[in-house]
Amino acid sequence: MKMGLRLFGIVLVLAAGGGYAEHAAHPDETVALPGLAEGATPLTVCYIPSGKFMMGSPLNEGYGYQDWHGPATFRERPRRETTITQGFWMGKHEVTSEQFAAFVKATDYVTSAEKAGESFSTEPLGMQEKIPGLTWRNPGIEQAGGNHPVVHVSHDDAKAFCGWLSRESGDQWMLPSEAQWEYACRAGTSTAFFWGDRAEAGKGYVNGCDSTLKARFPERLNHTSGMRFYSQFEFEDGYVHTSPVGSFSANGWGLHDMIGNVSEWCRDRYDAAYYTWRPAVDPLNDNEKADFRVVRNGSWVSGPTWSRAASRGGHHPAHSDDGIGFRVVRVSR
Ligand SMILES: [Ca+2]
Ligand SMILES: [Ca+2]
Repeated sequence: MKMGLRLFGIVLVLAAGGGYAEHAAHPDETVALPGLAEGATPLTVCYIPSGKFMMGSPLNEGYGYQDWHGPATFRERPRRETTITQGFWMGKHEVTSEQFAAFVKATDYVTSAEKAGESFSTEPLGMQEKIPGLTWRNPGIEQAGGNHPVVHVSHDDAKAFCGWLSRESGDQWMLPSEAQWEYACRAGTSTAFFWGDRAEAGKGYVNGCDSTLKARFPERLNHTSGMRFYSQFEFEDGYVHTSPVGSFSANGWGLHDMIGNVSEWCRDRYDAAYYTWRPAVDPLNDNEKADFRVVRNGSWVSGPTWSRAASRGGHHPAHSDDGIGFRVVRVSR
């Protein structure tokens, strides 16, 4: 039995070896951000190798919870082998408030929430509610210091940040496709979370809906009421709201907060049925009939169901709230 397990371990290592070796051959790189405040968390990117992975969730995954779209997992199926043909560089962290501030300072950019004069909050009801005056500068949640992920930014705002970075650097920057996002989140794993299948084993890897949040808002964690709290992590992560980026352990490819902290905008148009017809190689949904854009994974307000590597949803490109941010991708040179 012991020998069998050992052999199985060797096979796993060999199967994942190519990707890890290619990743390891490219040290993390710090990218100059003009106007970034002194002492601020720099923009650092990790190399994500080309390769294949199983995109989506198997039938036995998903905890059986429902959400406002129906069963939480129907839009992640069928699970299918997917190929990413080009390696790329991805933000090691979610973009921070200080990094976003450098962009705004250079461009006088006005965000969707600033134009609208309001943004969505999950406080105090556990349901999303529009609150006047909420912006990335005034997030309405605890975000002491500038190294928390920027929130109250729309898909349009995230795209504008990427455009500025491309102009400044001469490289091509964009939001990840959702296939790139899930591939990078999994980092060679095929379990529900990059740390395995058990949500409880995620302590130290994730800032999600945990006992810290439960202690602050005990009335919101009743599974039979409220919109968003269908599950919770049964441990304490120490944060009610967002945590400074990189506070929790990275996945196998060096990326922090791929699970939790803030949900992340992706480049694709959102179609709940996309997995029934998407291509197997470099999928990207650019069907203009779909208004919404993809948002991947959970945030500080999410339990295990939304925090699985396969979980996916969508929002209008001008939508913003206190749980969605983004990270950037640089096309490989
Ligand atoms: Ca938390
Ligand atoms: Ca995240």
